[in-house]
Amino acid sequence: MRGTSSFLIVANRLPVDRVGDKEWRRSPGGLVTAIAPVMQRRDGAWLGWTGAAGEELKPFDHEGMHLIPVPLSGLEVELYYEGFSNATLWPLYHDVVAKPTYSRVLWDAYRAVNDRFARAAADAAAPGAVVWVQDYQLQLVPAMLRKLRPDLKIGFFLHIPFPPAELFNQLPWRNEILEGLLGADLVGFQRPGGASNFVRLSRRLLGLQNHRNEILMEGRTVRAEAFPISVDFGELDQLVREPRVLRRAKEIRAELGDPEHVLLGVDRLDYTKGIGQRLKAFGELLDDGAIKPGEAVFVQVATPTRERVDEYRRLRNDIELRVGRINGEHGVIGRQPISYLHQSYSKEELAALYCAADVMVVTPLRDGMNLVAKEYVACRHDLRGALVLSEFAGAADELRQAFLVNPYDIDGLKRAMLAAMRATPHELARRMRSLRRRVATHNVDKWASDFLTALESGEGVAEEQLTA
Ligand code: GDG
Repeated sequence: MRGTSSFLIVANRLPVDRVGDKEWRRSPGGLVTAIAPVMQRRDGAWLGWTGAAGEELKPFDHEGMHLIPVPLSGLEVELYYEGFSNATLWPLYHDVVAKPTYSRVLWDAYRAVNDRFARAAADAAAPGAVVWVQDYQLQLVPAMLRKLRPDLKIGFFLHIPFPPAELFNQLPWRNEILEGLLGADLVGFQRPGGASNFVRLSRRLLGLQNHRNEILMEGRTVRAEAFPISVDFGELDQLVREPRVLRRAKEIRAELGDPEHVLLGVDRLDYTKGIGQRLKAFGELLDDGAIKPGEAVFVQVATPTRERVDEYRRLRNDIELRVGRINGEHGVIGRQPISYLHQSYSKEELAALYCAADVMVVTPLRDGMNLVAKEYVACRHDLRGALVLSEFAGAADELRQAFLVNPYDIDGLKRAMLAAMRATPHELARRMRSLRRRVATHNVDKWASDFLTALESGEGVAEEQLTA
């Protein structure tokens, strides 16, 4: 049995998925890639749920990472995870694009599970350790943990948007959530707007003083700041130079009938992603005759997610109805304008899809960042390919050379999709070069090291400098 750790990640999920009965595989995604080396360097540990309800496992090691499972019962998965996290906070923090559920039973479960995570972290942390808490499922952990272990350096990063007062104020437990986050020394957001919403709410709801982005809380300062997350640019850039990935990209185009334009969407099947809007726009382009039959194919990968939450079941029905209608009206035997895939793919297959796509269509109604947009850019060293990107994705702050759209404006979306299809190779290369420069220099390693440097070097401002 090993002792405590000087560096801890606390997240809803452990960074591994089960394969078969006994084996584990590292989960895909930049967060793990960025953090794994830091964990190895610092003898760190990662606390989280295994993904299986009712499972109680001892801590174990996987690929140089020390993993500490936090158990959840079946009822807790329903109330804390599917309930308060994904039926209350998720829609509330995403502009209320779906109606949030406010229920005291869900809140009680959220609090109880956060308390369990905080206790597990308090037990696992060495004196003076750095603890980095991740995301909306665990917003109460920073304060709970500080109470148990005032010696720790606590950071928190929110991967989704942090809403303005007009929306946040709906939450019956708004003060408790703010107080929970304020237990951290540093609270990170995707966009500067999230940080300023947080500072403003702390002032208005809790009456706290601040100096710019530093809030005075019980004699400590809490910093709120934006750290836009990114992807592992180098890894993707390498991967798409592999001959087998290029071969697969060619094969995909051939399987689609070698149309002039391949458009692509890759999302979890989530109502925040604007999948319906982009399919509507594509369908209308076919109706209008702006796209000729056989000229373009839209590939939509819609990865299964949160399938037991009602709103997600309804969304799946809506999307599948829309796909069916468009394919029914515009397809011919053996060829359909939308290739809809409700499945998960390997990282390599996704990379091949990115290479095969002329136009990547990313149209969330609200999104913390959106890594798919950055992954597409990282995969296009050929400087071909166009990115259509919603201005409501955090990524739009950085990816200014994309074809930026308001996804609620279907005519605007149609115009942008057409412009992306019709752009000259010269214009595409100019845009892509600038997009790539940004993602290459602001990759996921920079995100993790910027956050940790800010957390560890954080110095509060003197009290007399604070303004109300
Ligand atoms: C949250 C925030 C923020 C998708 N399908 C497959 C697959 N994916 C991968 C993508 C991408 C990731 O999942 C999705 O990341 P996004 O950023 O697009 O969206 P969320 O899942 O909503 O993530 C978001 C993010 O956290 C990080 O802070 O950017 O705003 O909502 O990496 O490639 N990966 C594989 N197979 C699939 O079928 N292997």
